[in-house]
Amino acid sequence: MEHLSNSTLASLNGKLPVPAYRLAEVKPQIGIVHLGPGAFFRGHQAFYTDQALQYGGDWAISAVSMRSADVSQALMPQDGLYTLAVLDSQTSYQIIGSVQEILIASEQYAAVFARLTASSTRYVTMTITEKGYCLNAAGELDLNHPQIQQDLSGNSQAVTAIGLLASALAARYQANVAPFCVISCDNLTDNGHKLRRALISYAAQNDPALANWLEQQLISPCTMVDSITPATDDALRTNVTAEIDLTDNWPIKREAFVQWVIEDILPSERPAWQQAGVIYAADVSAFEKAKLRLLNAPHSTLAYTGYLLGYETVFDAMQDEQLVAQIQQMVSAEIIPSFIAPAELDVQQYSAEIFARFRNPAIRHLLAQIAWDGSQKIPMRILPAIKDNLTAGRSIERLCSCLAAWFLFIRRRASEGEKLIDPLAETLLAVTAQCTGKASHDVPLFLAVDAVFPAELSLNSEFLAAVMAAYQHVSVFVAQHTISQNPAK
Ligand code: CS2
Repeated sequence: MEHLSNSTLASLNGKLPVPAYRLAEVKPQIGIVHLGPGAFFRGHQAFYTDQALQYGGDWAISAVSMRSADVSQALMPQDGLYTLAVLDSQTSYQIIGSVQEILIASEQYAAVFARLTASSTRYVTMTITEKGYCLNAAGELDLNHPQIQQDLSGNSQAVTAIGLLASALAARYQANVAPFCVISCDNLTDNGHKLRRALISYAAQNDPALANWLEQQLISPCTMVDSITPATDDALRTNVTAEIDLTDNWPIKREAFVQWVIEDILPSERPAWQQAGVIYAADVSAFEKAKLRLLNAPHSTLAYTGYLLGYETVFDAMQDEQLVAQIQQMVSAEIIPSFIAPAELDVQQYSAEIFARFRNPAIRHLLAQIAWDGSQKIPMRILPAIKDNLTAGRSIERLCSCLAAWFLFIRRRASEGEKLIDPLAETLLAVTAQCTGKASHDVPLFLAVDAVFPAELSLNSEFLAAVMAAYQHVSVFVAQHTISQNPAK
């Protein structure tokens, strides 16, 4: 069977939506570099840019991975083209054409650097996950991070995204080329501000004048990104092959819901993202908070508790009425009261829609995938609500159940000899090795992991008591509920 590529694209025309701009004689030039070409990017930003390219402009994307060769090996033979399956009551398929090349920084450093320093590159977007920013618990660049130190020591090739972007910005500064606009599309609170501060703080280590220039000129909007994107599986590959009658090495699937809110500070020269459905807002932080607290916090709670109960996917866990009722109580009693929602958002309805999205039978979203990198996700999605509630004297007991479930999840992985996917895995596994199962013994050990829990929390006696109570309560719930669910266990 032939491959999806520039030369076979025309054969799909009329069968499903294809990027007409890729069939035109004059194709768009690259104007965007994207770091982190994972599934989320391909289902989200690359999709929006694909739609925007239909309105013209040189906004094709050069997608860069820091080390992994997977995406490049899969998509370069097909000229960056891939199929996007949108899973709803019926699945619809379309070909995305915005990604024009895929580079691997560790192997093609000069080519990546050339893209980043070209004046035609006006945007750098990124999905490098929480850990890619190398921030400390205070949200600042961690100057003691071994890879940041390695980059700061002046090696010719940066190994971190922050080091890479900062050195490209330094080269632009030297060459008198304006900085590119950087857009973080990761689930971090205040993502744009944190990225901007991280880059400036990195630059300040070597060159105060560069830091000053960035302070004046670097544009780094905050964003809120949303679309549930489960990992590609064989069923998707089979369906896509049947649909397009061509081989696609790496199709992507996502739910129909998709949202991208960008702080309205972009340079006027920009892709037609607005026509493609992007929302520009003066203040994105309220949207970010709403999404992190109402979608990602329940997602993580579902992932850890659901995993402990033996469920495999979000959909499976959502069939458990008792579990869902607990999470719903956490949302209504402790999450909704914890923040001020954007004026235009009806939070009750927004939250109900999110729960309905979790119940989508067409989405097979593995709990284990959401459970990854807990040490990076918990500080963004759970701890801020706990801090806000403690300050205001509101209850935190249900939010603490998510922390307890995370601790018990880590212990379960360790006892089953399963790999823990987390940049702090070593530290967390060392904690589990000392655990006895007794809340007053185990919980202080976990809370002492200061890369996750800042002193203001770990030293707070109300917080400590609430997490210990939750640890006890979740252990009992899991033991009893698993048995009643499945007597064979
Ligand atoms: C999930 C998110 O994997 C996870 O941690 O909570 O990826 C979630 O699916 C997206 O943020 C939805 O926009």
